Amino acid sequence: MSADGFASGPPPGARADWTIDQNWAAYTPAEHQVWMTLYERQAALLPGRACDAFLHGLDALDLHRGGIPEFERINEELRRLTGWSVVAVPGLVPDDVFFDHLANRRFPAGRFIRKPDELDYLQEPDVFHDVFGHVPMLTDPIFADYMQAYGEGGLRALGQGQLHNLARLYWYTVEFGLMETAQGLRIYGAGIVSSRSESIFALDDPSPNRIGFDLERLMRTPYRIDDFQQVYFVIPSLEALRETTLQDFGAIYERLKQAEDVAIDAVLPTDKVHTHGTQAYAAAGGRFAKS
Ligand code: HBI
Ligand code: FE
Repeated sequence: MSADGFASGPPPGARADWTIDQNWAAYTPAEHQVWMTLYERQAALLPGRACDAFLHGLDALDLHRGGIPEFERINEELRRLTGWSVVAVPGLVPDDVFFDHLANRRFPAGRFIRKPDELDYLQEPDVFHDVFGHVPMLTDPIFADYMQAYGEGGLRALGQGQLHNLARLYWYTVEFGLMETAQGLRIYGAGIVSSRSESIFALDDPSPNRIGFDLERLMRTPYRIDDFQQVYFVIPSLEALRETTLQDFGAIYERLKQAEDVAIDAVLPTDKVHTHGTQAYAAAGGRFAKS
């Protein structure tokens, strides 16, 4: 076992870089129907909630046609737009493998799709989370650069033993990021846009804090993997997000070694506060609590 809990190599049938064939022809009509159901729910909900880059990407890739998309088809357009592609993997892959794919503009996506009785919650990323949630943003040239830079930074952070700080950046941006626009807050995080309930909670619920993006502050903040977030970080623009990855994270990691974590529900005097949340949802016990 390696430090992140994986056996030393890829599972049987996977290539050395953990990729597998999507085997699109093997999806059943019922599996395609799960995609269509999830797609239709989110497509109806997201205009006015997701950011323009996401909505444009969703249109550009035509992710509705024929159920679960064939990676080869979406890769033609994705390569043309930003040089990214989607590759199929069996599930979670080790950190170094994950970062190496990102650094080379390949997004590793789960091949399987959730069961009809677990539309709203699952532990491992499936093809709906990975492709509907992540891939539209990869059609945006600025976000595309950010994701590659994150992969490169991930490989360096692994070498420096600082992955716990960098993983928070991924979590609070790529997965659960909000953006400020002239029309109000918008979603760009894949974990939000692929979830019906969190697409509503993240923007509308009075419970969570919504705080302006500050790299070091964010890297000091733990996150929840099993429930709605207690804090969302709001970027001023995708360009501002990309710029943060141009600085030297080595110096930041050194400072972070001296700094304490911030409590997950804290609002600091130095925060730019969009919402000072009530934290009522978390206080009521979290998942499916009546708030
Ligand atoms: N593997 N398939 C997959 N998807 C992920 O999002 C993922 C992963 N392995 C590791 C990993 N994420 C983490 O390294 C971070 O996101 C930080
Ligand atoms: Fe994800």
